[in-house]
Amino acid sequence: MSDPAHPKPTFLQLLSADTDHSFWVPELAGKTDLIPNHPNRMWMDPDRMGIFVGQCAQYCGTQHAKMLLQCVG
Ligand SMILES: [Cu+2]
Repeated sequence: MSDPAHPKPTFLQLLSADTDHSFWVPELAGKTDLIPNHPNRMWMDPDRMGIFVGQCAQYCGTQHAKMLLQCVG
């Protein structure tokens, strides 16, 4: 958890092993693309503890609907 006086951002490096994806947890940050052979970075800075739900936001194949995300902090 973070507050403006004492920010504690979490940094992520996003990699894809197969096809294009999009990491999206709406309460934490905007969408960030994952592209094979192209590492991408993002950060998030939640202001409360909780379980934050997201979903891959790029159609990535027949299993796309199963790409639920949970960030716990
Ligand atoms: Cu997907």
